[in-house]
Amino acid sequence: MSDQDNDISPDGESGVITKTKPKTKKPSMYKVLLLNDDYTPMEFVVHILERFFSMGNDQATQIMLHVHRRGVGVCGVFPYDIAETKVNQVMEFARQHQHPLHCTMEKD
Ligand code: TYC
Repeated sequence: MSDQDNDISPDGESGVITKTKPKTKKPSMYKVLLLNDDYTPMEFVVHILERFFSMGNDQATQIMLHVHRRGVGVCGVFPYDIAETKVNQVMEFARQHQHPLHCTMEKD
């Protein structure tokens, strides 16, 4: 059998061309959800959306009203660590102001 047939060249190196696959994966994304309650002031919720989700006043007001009417709404979609940080920031800020606002995350 020749070197050409078994893909082994005279120097002992394999002549087979292998494709090296990049080992990178797209991160799983998570929705950050805001939940309605009867006590948290609307202005406070708008402030949260502006402060932690970089929304303008109009978009923040729209999302707040959506949550107020429908019970739940998406504030944004982020990689796990960023979503977790946002949830913690919102929950801590609400706690500091003694509002029962609740925020959570779920896989997109
Ligand atoms: N329902 C609240 C009120 O009437 C407003 C509100 C909106 C609270 C969104 C929480 O995630 C929320 N004051």
